Amino acid sequence: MIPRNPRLAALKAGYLFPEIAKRRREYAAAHPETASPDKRIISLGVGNTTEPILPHINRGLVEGARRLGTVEGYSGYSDEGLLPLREGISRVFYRGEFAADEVFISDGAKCDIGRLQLLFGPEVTVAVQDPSYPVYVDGSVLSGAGGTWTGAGYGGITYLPCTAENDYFPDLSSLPEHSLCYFCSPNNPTGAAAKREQLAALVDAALKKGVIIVFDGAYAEYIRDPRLPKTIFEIPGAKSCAIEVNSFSKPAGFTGVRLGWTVVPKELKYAGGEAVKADWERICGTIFNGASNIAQAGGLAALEPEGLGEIRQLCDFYLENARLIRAALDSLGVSSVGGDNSPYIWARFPGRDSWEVFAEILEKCQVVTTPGSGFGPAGRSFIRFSAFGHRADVEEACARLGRLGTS
Ligand code: PL4
Repeated sequence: MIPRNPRLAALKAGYLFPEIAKRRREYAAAHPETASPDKRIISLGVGNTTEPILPHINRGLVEGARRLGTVEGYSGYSDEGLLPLREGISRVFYRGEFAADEVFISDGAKCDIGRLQLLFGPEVTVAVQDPSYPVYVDGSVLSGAGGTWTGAGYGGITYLPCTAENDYFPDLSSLPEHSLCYFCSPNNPTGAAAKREQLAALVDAALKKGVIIVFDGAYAEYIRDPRLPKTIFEIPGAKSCAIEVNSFSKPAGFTGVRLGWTVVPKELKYAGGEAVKADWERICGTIFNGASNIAQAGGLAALEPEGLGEIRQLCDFYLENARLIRAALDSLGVSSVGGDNSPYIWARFPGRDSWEVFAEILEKCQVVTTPGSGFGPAGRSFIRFSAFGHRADVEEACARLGRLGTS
């Protein structure tokens, strides 16, 4: 037999979201009454879309599938993506500033975050916002760059605390030189959307320190404040220091359809002057065979004016859920942030352990949440509420949250 990959052994625990699903199953098994409608478990945990894909975008998907059944409409592998989709993403989201060959179509942001690690290898220093989407850290550990668990985090990761004290924006003097920095805005889980001057400071620091930023814009379409940048590429200089991963999952309800993209600017170079884009083409060409052409047909429909209107409508729906959740927390005296330019609410339970609060909310309210510690050490006393849910479920969950604080 051969030994287990030690990088798998280095992972502290199971991946956050399956762990939550497991605890939900265990709770349901121990509480048969949750089978009844008034006691049913409601999830405000995983950020998984719940609403039907809206008609124009859905027609794009259906039409894409229909064309596959015709001689003239059939298509096979599309490698880095259909040209009109690559051009359309550049036009709609980046003011046409990128050539089609700088936009790589993927099967989702998470999948590309995993593959991107191959560009930098196990020796790179990794920096993350703390808290942040756990894939940045777990993926780094799997690639060998994360080091081992020290009890308070992984030794190879520089955690950049993002808290109320620093306006949820890291102290850039702690950003290591020549590191790979994952930055998500609007942030999962805090919901904080970086201001233009903050992103400009990040780009400035990256250029000075030889840092490459992996900017995750998965929630950009939830930004409602027109002053906030929706992409790192609104910041001058970013093309020389940033890659952006993005997705149709949260704006178009494509979590199950699977479609995303990554922008790798031609200006982005390694320390030795080689183009990062050439290596990304090599990696994608070798271990990825392209996104589904049906999904891409849906993506094309999403970029049309009607599709963009539907994206706005869908995000507005979830933002209204977020407003309801924040109002419910406010009425309980629980302090929270987020939800205004993002679908996540970050609620503080001072002095408490987040898994303990998770269990209390499940026990008293039959509502699943996400414990903040799953997103990094700074999340220890926080709970993330996801605004993805049917309206009636969110309303019911908000009413049940009133049971908190009562024995
Ligand atoms: C549960 C910052 C959710 N099983 O759908 P994708 O792959 O295009 O995008 C995934 C993604 C990328 N970037 C950020 C994200 O927050 C997400 C999705 N995160 C969450 O609840 O935090 C879904 C998590 C899913 C997963 O592990 O991604």
